[in-house]
Amino acid sequence: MTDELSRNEHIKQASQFLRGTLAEGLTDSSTGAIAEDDQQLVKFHGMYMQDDRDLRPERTRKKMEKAFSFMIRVRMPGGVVTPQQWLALDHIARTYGNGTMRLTTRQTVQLHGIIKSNLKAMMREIDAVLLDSIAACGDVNRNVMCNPNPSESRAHAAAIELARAISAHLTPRTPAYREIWLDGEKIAGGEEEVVEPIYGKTYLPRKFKIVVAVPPSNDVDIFAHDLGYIAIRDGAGEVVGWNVTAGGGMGMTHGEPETYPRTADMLGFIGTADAVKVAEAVVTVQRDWGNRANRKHARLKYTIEDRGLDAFRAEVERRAGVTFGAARPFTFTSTGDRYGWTHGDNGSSHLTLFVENGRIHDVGGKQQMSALRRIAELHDGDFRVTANQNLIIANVPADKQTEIHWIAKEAGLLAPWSGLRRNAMACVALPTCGLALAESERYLPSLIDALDGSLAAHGLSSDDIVIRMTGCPNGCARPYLAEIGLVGRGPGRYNLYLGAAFDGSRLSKLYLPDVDHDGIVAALDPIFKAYAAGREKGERFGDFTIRAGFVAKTGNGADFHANTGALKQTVAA
Ligand code: SRM
Ligand code: SF4
Repeated sequence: MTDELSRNEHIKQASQFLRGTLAEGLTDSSTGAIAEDDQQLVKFHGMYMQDDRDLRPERTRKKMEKAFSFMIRVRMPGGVVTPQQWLALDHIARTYGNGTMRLTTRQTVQLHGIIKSNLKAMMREIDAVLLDSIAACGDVNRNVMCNPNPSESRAHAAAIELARAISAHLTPRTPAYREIWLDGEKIAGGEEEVVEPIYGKTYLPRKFKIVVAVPPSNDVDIFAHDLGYIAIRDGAGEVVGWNVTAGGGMGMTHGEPETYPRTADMLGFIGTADAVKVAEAVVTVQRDWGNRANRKHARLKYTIEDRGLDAFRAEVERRAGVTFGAARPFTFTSTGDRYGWTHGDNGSSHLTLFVENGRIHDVGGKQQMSALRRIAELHDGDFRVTANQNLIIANVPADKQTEIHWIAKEAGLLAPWSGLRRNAMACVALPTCGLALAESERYLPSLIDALDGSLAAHGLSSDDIVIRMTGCPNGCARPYLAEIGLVGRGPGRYNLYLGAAFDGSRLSKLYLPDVDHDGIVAALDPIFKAYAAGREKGERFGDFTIRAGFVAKTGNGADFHANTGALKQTVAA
C-alpha cells in the first residue's frame, strides 16, 4: 500500500469545506459542464454531472460538446416525504428535468437531466418544501435508510426516529451548500473542527451508508451497508434496543479479486440512548482508519478486514464509551416489499405500489407520474419510498382508499402476478450512468418476460424469486444479494450469479461469466425445472441452487471469488 493520498483527498483538502470553484462555474455559460475538481465536490451537494450516453456518437460526429446535465439526489431519511414535497419533486422533474422521477434502492428520489443554468432555481424549489440534497452523495454519510413498514407503526416510529436522529447528527455542517445554491450569506471558513466537528476538512475516505431494519423484514438489505441497526422488540412489541452490524458493501471491479462484496458483521447489542453515539464513533474510526490512498480499498468493509473485527469493535467502544452486549436473537424472512393494502396497529391503512425499477413516467397506457400527482393532490398522509424502488402511500383514511386504489390500478401501479417481477430490481445504468458497461433498467423488464415464460412452463409463475441486475459491478441494485444476480460486463453481456439467501443474509456466487440474453435464459431454464421437481417444502430458490449442487456457497468477503463457476453445467458456456 502506498502512503500517497488519492486525488480526491487533495480536492477535498483544497475545497474550503466543499466550495471549490462551484459558485463561479455555475455562471460560466460557455459550457454545460463544471470544472473537473468541482465534479467531485458537487457530489457532496447531492449532484452528479452526467451526459446522455445515447447522444454521444451523434454529438461526437457533429463535434459538439457532450449533452451535459445533472442528476440530483434528494436526502430523505427513511424515504418519507409529504404529498407537498412529492408535488414539488414532480414539478421539478417536469420543469427542469427529463420528465421522469426515479425511486432509488436507498429510498431517495433522483431527478435526471437538469441543465446547469437551471440548477439554482431547482435547488430553491427543493429548499422551499424543506428538503435538501446535502450529503445525498459524496464521501460522507448518505441518506439514512429505514424499514418503511407502516403497519408495524410503533416499531417503525422508533426506527424512523433513530434514522432521522442519525441523519441529523451526521449531516455535514459546511455553510457552502446554502451559500452556493441558495445565495446564503458567505460565512468565513473558520477552524476545521468548528465547521465540521465530526468530519474535519477531508470528510470520510469514501461513501458511508447507514440503515435501520425492523425484523422480520430485511427490506433495507442491512448486510449490504457500512453500518446497520436491527430493532429488537420485547414481547409487547416495544423496541428495547438495537443489534448493530458493520462492514457491509457491494462494490467490486471485474478482474480485481482484491475487491469484493461483503456482508456486514455483528458488533453486538446496544440501548437506544447509545445509538447515535455509536454511529458517530463508527464514522470517526472509519474517518481515521480508512484507506485514503486507494479509493478501491477505502470502504469500511476493507478497514474491518484489515484491522480485524475485534480491534474495530474495541475502538468503537472506546470512542463511544459504550460496551456492546451479546447480540439478541432476531429473524429475517425476506428482503421484498409487502404489496397491496396493509392495516396498521394504529388503525391506519397503507398501499404499497409496484414501480418497475423505480422509474416513474407517463408513457403509453401507463400515466404513472400523473397518477401519483393526482394521489398527492388528494392525499394527506405521506409517501414512503422503499429500498426496493417501490412506493407506499401511507396513512390513508378509509374515505380515500377506494379512489386512491383505482387511480393506482388504472396506472398499472398495483403489483404484477409474476413472482419474479415482484422481486426484481435494476440499477439506472444507461443512458445516464457514466460507469455503466451494459443496459440494466431498460433491459431487465424484457428479460423477465422471457424468464416468466420459462417459469410458467415449470409451474413457478407466482413463486417469489429475487432477481436483480446492474449495468456494472458497482452493485447499485445489490445484485450479489439476489437469488439471481446479473452484472453487466459489456454491451448485452452479463455475469450470472446464483445462490444468495432470500432473507439477504448470504452473498451469491458466480455461476456463468459473460453471457448474453439467450445464454441467461438457456442457463436458468433447466435450473427452474430442477427446482420445480426437486425442492424441499418451503425451500427457496437460492438455497436450492446450493443444495442441488449448481453453485458453491459463499461465506463472506474474499470467499466471494473462491470456487466460482457452474459446479453442475446446465448449458455450454
Ligand atoms: Fe450507486 C455510483 C446509482 C445505490 C454502489 N451509483 C453510482 C452512480 C452515481 C454513478 C457514478 O458514480 O457516476 C450511479 C448514478 C446512476 C444514475 O444515472 O442515476 C449510481 N446507486 C445508484 C442508484 C440510483 C441505483 C438505483 O437504481 O436505484 C442508487 C442510489 C442510492 C441513493 O439514493 O443513495 C444507488 N450504489 C447503490 C448501492 C445500494 C445501496 O447502497 O444499498 C450500492 C452498493 C452498496 C455499496 O455502497 O457498497 C452502490 N454506486 C455504488 C458504487 C460502488 C461503491 C464501492 O464501494 O465500490 C459506485 C461507484 C463508486 O462509488 O465509485 C456507485
Ligand atoms: Fe451505474 Fe454500475 Fe451503479 Fe448501475 S451499478 S447505476 S451501471 S454505477
